Order: sequence, then structure tokens, then C-alpha cells
Amino acid sequence: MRELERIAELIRSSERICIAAHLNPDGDCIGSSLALSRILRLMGKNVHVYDRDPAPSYMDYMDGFYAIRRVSEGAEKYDLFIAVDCSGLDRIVNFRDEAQKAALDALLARCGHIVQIDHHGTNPRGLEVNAVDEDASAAGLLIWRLMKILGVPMDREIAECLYTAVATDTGNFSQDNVRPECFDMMSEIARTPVQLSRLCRILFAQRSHAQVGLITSALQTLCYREHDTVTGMMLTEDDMAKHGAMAEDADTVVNFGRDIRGVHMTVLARETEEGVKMSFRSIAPWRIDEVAKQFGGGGHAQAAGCTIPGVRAGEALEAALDALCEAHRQQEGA
Ligand SMILES: [Mn+2]
Repeated sequence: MRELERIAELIRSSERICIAAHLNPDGDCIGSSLALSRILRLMGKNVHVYDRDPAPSYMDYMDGFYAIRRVSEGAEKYDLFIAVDCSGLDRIVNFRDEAQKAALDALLARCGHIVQIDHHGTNPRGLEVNAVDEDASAAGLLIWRLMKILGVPMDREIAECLYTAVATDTGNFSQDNVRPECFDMMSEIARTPVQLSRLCRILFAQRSHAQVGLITSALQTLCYREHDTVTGMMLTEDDMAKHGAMAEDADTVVNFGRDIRGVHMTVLARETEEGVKMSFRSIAPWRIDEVAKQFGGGGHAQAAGCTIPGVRAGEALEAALDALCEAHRQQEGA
């Protein structure tokens, strides 16, 4: 990919580099950002990783986890800014929040070249270099390709980050976005002393008490539409408070609405300070990315999201269910 070659050139000629991950970070953006950070540090670069939100605490086994900064922190200048796994700069901070947007603008103003590495089809590709490949299963695979271009060998720490990235975005290699390249990367990872059973347990089997509480609350709101092919659930601010839950605890709740026999599409509406966060999921060939886009969001064909400001969860859920039913009827007829 020519864009990755170009980014490799910019990396070689840079001393100070900053990496930015997206809002409500997931395993792919954090794993990719921390893998890239380590690769660049092994090359002797001075690197900082930025994120608006803290990463899920159970991911703290990754090298560099505790060095991640908030976007508003620091005043250093950088030769190169690399956005990772962000479908646009408006995924790094909330553009509706003046202070956050100003903090990002200030950071960007201190950077020389501004480039991105991403795999979202909805990415508008407006930066200086756009290494955007929507066929990549995860941003982590683009980091792996870049690592090879840069000639940095795989080690245990990089392996832990890249496994986290790709396993997170492929449902631990169980989704339709899995490509042969994932296993090419894994064969390299398996040659390091990485303990996959431990990472797998942390990422996919274990749940916090708060997560179990949220699942219980959400399932009580489960509703069915379109002959039980479309489902929806919601979580209110009260539910979050009752279970002492943080945003990360809600991450996999939406899967319970999808993983019911006969269900094609689902949505979870969760109240946050910024509005109702909508998580859409579907099983192929059913798509929900256009529905998320209707509400100002975006994402992938089978996993997408958006935030609707100024409403309650119940209202947002009804609107989303109507849109899903409409999309389901259209796709059924197509
Ligand atoms: Mn991703």
C-alpha cells in the first residue's frame, strides 16, 4: 500500500511523533496505538499516545498502557501526527464540545505532518496521507504491515498489542471480516512467548460485576420487532449508576440482542452525558451502517454507532427500532 510506504518515510524522517486513538477506545485502537508506539520507540523515536478517554483498565497488560495521555495534556511539538483507527478527526474528541475541539486543534497546531491509519469505510480520507484500507479486518493489521515496511521484528510486547487489536475487531477471529492476513500475523505472534490463553480469558471470557449487572438490566428491556428479526435494548443513566458501571462495562451488552436465534439486527441505546449512545449490530448479509449514518454516525457493515444528543434512551430506542425495521424491509426486498 503506497500510503503506508509514505507514512514509513515520514516516520523515518521524524524525531518526535504523536499517535491519537478514538473516543471510548476499544482493543483495536488501543492495541494498534500501543503497538505502533513501541515499534517507533524501538526505532529510537520520541513517542506519545493520546486519547480523550482512559482505555479499559483490564487492557493494562499492554506495554505503554500507563503512558497514554489525555488530549488536553502536554505542550510538546511533534514532527508527525498519526491518527489510528479513527474514521475521522471528529472521532478523536467530541466536536460538539468547544473545549475538546480546541484541545485537539491546539495539539494539531503543534504537529508537522498529519496522517492517518484506518480501516473504516466511512472515513472521508481528508488528511495529508490516508492509509485507509476498509478490507483490513482491524487497524492492527495495517500497523503490522507498517512494522514490516519499517523492518522492526515482532516481540512479545508488540504481539500482545497486535493480538488485542485484531482479536477485538474480529470477535476473536470468528466474524466475517476475518481475512487470511489475520492468520499470517498470528503465525508470527505465536512464535513469540505471548500467552494467548491469558489474553483470551481477559478479553473475551471475564466480565466485571458491573458488566453482569448491566446485562441483567438491559435484558429486562429487550423488545422484538419484524417477526423477531430485529431487537432492541436500552440502559439508562440510573442503570449505569445502580451498577457502578463505566462506559467500558457496556461494550458487549449489545451482543446479547444480536445473539438470539433468528435475529438479524439489533440496537442498544445507552444514556451518556453527551446524549444517547446507539450501538448497532447485525449478522451478514444484513447491514446497519447506513442506519447509523442516518443518525449522524458511522462504522462498519455489521457494527456501527452514533450518539443522539438531547433525548432519553426510550425515545432514541424507538427511533432506532423504526429505522432498523425500515432498513430490514428494504434489504429483505433487495
Ligand atoms: Mn478498528
